[in-house]
Amino acid sequence: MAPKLTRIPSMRERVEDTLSVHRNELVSLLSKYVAQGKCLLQPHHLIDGLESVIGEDKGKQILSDGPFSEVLRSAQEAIVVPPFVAIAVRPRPGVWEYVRVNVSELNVEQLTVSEYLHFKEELVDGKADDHYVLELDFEPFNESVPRPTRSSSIGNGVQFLNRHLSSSMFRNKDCLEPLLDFLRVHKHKGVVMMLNDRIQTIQRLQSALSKAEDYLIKLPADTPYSEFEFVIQGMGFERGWGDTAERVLEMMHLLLDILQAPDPSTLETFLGRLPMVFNVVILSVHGYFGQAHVLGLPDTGGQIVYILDQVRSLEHEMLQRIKKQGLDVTPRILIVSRLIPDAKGTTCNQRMEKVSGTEHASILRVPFRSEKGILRKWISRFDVWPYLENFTEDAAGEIIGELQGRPDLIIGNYSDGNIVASLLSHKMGVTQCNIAHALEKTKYPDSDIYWKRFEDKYHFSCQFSADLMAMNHADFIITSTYQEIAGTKNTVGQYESHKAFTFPGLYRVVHGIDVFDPKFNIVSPGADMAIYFPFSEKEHRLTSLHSFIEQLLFKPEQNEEHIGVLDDTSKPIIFSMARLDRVKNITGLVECYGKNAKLRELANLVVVAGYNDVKKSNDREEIAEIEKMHRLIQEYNLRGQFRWIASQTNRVRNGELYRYICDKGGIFAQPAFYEAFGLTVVEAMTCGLPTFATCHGGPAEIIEDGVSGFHIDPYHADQAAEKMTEFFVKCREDPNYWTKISAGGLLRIKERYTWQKYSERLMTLAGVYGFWKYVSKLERRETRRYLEMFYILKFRDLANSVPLATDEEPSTTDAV
Ligand code: UDP
Ligand code: LCN
Repeated sequence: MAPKLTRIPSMRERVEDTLSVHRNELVSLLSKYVAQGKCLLQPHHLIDGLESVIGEDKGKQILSDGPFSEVLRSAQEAIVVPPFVAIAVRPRPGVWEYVRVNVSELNVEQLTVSEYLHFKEELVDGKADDHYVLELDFEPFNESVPRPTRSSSIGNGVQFLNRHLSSSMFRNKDCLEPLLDFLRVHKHKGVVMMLNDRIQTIQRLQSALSKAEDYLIKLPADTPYSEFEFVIQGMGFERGWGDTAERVLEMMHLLLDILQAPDPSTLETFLGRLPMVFNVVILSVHGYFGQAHVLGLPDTGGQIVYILDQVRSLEHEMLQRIKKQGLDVTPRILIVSRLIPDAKGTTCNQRMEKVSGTEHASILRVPFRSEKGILRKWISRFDVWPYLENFTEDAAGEIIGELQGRPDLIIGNYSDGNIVASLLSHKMGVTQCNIAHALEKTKYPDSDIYWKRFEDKYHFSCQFSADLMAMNHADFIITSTYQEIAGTKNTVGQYESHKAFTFPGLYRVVHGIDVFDPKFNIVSPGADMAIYFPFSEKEHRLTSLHSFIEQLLFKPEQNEEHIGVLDDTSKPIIFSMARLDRVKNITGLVECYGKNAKLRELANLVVVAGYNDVKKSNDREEIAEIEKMHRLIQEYNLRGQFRWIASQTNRVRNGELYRYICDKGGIFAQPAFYEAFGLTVVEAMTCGLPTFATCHGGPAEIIEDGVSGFHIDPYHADQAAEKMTEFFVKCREDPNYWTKISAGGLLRIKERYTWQKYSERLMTLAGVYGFWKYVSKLERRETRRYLEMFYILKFRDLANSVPLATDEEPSTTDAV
């Protein structure tokens, strides 16, 4: 007999059911929440409340078997405005529901997102009856965009899109027409590629392909394109199919297969090979963007490392593809950043700078201009908003001048780069890709509802509005991990947090971004293999740097580069390296090491972070961390076991430093409270250094706990220290254990985190989404017009309300 299908109860029904079964307990629990008065409760408050009111055992029972269990377990927040308690429930990543209980009357209602947000606003504004609050809703525009429904499909956008495109081409042959048009209009700088005017219809294309196939199959495979160019031109084909008879045939077979019976992988390979990207613009606006001496400066970290490595690898991939497609085009990559006249000894005051290790990539810098003239000094990334419109206009002119035309792909980085990328791509009609590195919204709890409190320092009303616009404008978005998009079972993803929120008094977002949108793709970066390679590659090791490294680690002298000494230099080293921000929690690592006598006996601790002198920093947060570090050294009497080295900007030397730590049987520790991705984790693992990294954020995905490294929880620092201790004990007992974890890390990197894989993927995505943009241009126009209106009516005023900086006062940062 077929199993009986039962309907899944709604959230409202689950709460109602529980009310009828556990009426007493639930009333007492909800009354306890309500007794707190108007407030916003976090998940841990909800669970704590349950246990305290009902008693641990009964509470656990309700949690484990009642229908209410799922509601409470997946609650992300609750809003209490007596006599109501409204709960935002997230049964799985990307899916949200809202219920509200009237505790006096014991009735339960399901709320729409708009009703929930309206209710939430009462926390700030009291009861408001304004029915004309501006609501942003992108859902109607996306109705025609296909999207997956399973949370596990999030971040595989391109696969999904290819499946959708190929199945609609298969079902309806008319859907092949856009492909023909796309190939016919394909040009670079006025030069026609792929098809010429001889081919006007699908039938004609099919017969021309068959004819070309008959002809090419008879030629030796390696016959260069120039030898048969004129023949196939006469059949209707232009350059771009390949550089030899064999490659042209391969590409033509792909197209013949698509015309006959399209399937997702053939479509992806074909679109990915189409020569579409020759000129790329990469935006990283706030600066300092340079190749040397910038990593110790505020707001400059992984984003710069990422882009420089990305550019080198991308250029290599582009050159290879251009050659293989039989074209003679020189690619260009422009990194567009801010020109900072007072550049503090960096090159950030130069207009143009060639990227080392590339032939065709440069940094193009454009100053921030306002009615006060050109801004000379650096300003924090939180204060850049009033400058971006002029910056876009000026940059557009410079880009077109440099490239002698429009770019083919624009890649934004971080909120400021992504909004500029949106404005440029809107203006030029170019495919846009966004990369966030980190979104700020989840880092600052309740920064939407209480936005006014954050406004002076952070201007989040601008930043989150810019993020929303850029996310909706982008053709595709690349993230380093899944959690960046949709979080985990229990935590909300960075993008997901833009799905629905409210800025009371400003506007309400009911459908901001949908993490199921096929524009999301996980494409993880790697580490530059020329710098970060395994310690075991003896022939490549930079042994000439060892004496410098040994001085850095062991020289007794105490100065501004290093303080602290290591008495027993034969012990393994626990190594960490990061900016000295609070969120990186380097001081947390020092503290947990200080507290664990056994760990101190087994290993030394070395950190590379910031400065050891407060006078050298103008960053409030960094200053607090420097002071804390000095306190900890005293409090735990770390002399003899701890070394604090100031930030090191020589990456080649840093690479050898990771390997030197390997030689000593050491480990890398990354203890951040939250890490969006974590390049140092990838760098350490690429060198073969066993890595213990935070379980909050990207590293939780990079490392498989116990196999390719270990997860540590900075909020349970004692356990983290214990885990490291166990590791060193185990290594003493079994010398192969260290090698096993090191090899596990290397394998993980090889499989997932390399720049080569990244660039291949990025180029393929540019092809598929470029085609998708072409196919869906009508629907996209509607979104664009909506965004335009929002930009002009709302965003500009917000941006212009941020005070312009003056060159007199010193700039300070306050970042998390
Ligand atoms: N870095 C460095 N010297 C330092 C600190 C960091 O060269 O003193 C480099 C580090 O090797 C990595 C990047 O800066 O390449 C930091 O990137 P990550 O993703 O770990 O963190 P972010 O700073 O972007 O938050
Ligand atoms: C910014 C961060 O905070 C890091 O976690 C990333 O690794 C870095 O950017 C590069 O994407």
